[in-house]
Amino acid sequence: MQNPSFTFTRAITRHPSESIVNGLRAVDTGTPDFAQMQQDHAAYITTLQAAGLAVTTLPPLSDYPDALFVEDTALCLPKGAILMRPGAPSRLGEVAEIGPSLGTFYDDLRSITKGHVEAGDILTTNTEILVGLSARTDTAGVQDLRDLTKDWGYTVRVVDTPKGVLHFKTDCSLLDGNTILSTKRLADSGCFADYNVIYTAMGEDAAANAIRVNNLVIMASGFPKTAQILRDAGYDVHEVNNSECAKIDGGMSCLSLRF
Ligand code: CIR
Repeated sequence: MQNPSFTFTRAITRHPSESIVNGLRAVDTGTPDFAQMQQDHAAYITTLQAAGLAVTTLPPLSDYPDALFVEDTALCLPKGAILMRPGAPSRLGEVAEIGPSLGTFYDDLRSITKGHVEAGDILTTNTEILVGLSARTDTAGVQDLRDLTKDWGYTVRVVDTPKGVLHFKTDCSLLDGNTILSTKRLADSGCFADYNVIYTAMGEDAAANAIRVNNLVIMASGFPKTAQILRDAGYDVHEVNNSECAKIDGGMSCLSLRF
């Protein structure tokens, strides 16, 4: 059966710019190596293609160092897409840059105009849209999102993002219609009470930001215990090096819009 929350035919990505060295980060763990990042980005695109997606890759934007993290600029749903309003001032301008590309695929394109939402804080399941409040996403933005998705039949549920964690989805991913991969610190809040939860292995919280795309689960490499847990649960796991994006708090979901 087709499952709308992880069955996709297309993705949009954006090439990293050399300005990536100026990307936002909570903690400085070193400057990203641009050549390695380009190599990882190419591998990521190849993996999306292996999952069956037609990938459109947009040119780099030197004025917006974080622009390769396209996920934060839009929420793509089967009936339409919603342009976000990032809470990071340096990322606001990325939205106008993604709009025309989304417009070629969507007839119904709406925009958050109140408060702030970054789509890294949004997890869409078959039954609801979960939005984590964070330093980037506020209640006014969530209310606007609720109003904008109502006629498409969605329920929007507000949840908390653990303190000090960039985005809600930094700590969780959808694995299938009813199963979530989550860190323990996030799931302990009770936000996934109605779902099956698979926990990331101890010491591997950063493995939580994975993506289910058709029959594949794409995750960052370097988390062998979590990868094994997922394989044992029957998932077809593909790993992509993420060492450079991780230095600027980026993971697997952030690097594409999937629809
Ligand atoms: C930022 O701080 O906005 C970027 N350096 C990382 C964005 C990661 N995006 C995501 O988790 N969806």
